[in-house]
Amino acid sequence: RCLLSAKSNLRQKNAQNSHPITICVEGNIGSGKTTLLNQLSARPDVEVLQEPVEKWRNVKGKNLLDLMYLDPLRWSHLFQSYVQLTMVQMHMKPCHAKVKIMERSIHSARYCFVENMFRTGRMSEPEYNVICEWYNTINCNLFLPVDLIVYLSASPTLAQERIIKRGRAEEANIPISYLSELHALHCYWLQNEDLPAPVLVLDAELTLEQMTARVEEHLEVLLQQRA
Ligand code: TTP
Ligand code: MG
Repeated sequence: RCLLSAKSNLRQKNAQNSHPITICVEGNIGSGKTTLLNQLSARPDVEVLQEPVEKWRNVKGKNLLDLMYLDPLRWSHLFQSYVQLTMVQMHMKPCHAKVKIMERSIHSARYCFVENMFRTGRMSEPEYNVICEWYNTINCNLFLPVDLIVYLSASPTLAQERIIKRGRAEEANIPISYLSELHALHCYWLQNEDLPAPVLVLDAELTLEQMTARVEEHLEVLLQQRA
């Protein structure tokens, strides 16, 4: 038993040193995650994985994001189970750059969106329990490393302005109350002691250059730790 656990510790250690430095960019809908990711993708040592929204909008011709907003009672569970699947695919996607930067993670999908849908009655208790059991099983059995969480803190009003400006058709009727609920859950989740990585909080009112500089400062430290 001891030998087995020593072996698995060694495997874990090797995996920890060999995986790319992984940064997840988090923040409310419309907080500016994609914009920051695009900016960071200019670095030669970075590979950026955009959130798979386009996949959610077209699953063999069906727009699951649209179905979820149109009839959450019917579709939120199916939608979130697909989000969870595509998030695992992103976490596990091989990356040959030194740094992997992702939009969101399996964790904010679970602790912000799924949690909100359950608490507000958009998802039933049995549906919630199944999705959480999947989440726990995935996290206990797969190595999905995260080294830094970058949180773009935007007020619900700012997020709403940006959503309107961007004009994704499915999001046309998102009320400010939904953004406030999500904002509160992001704050609550990120204060949790059991986070996968340390959190860098960036005020979403900062300029893009200021945000990029703050992320790069932290990235340099992470790179030096690996050197
Ligand atoms: P976000 O993941 O917040 O991405 P975004 O592109 O809107 O953010 P940014 O402007 O900062 O780049 O949300 C994408 C859409 O998917 C949005 O309508 C919310 C929805 N969504 C869920 O309903 N459940 C989820 O678990 C996730 C991750 C997103
Ligand atoms: Mg985006």
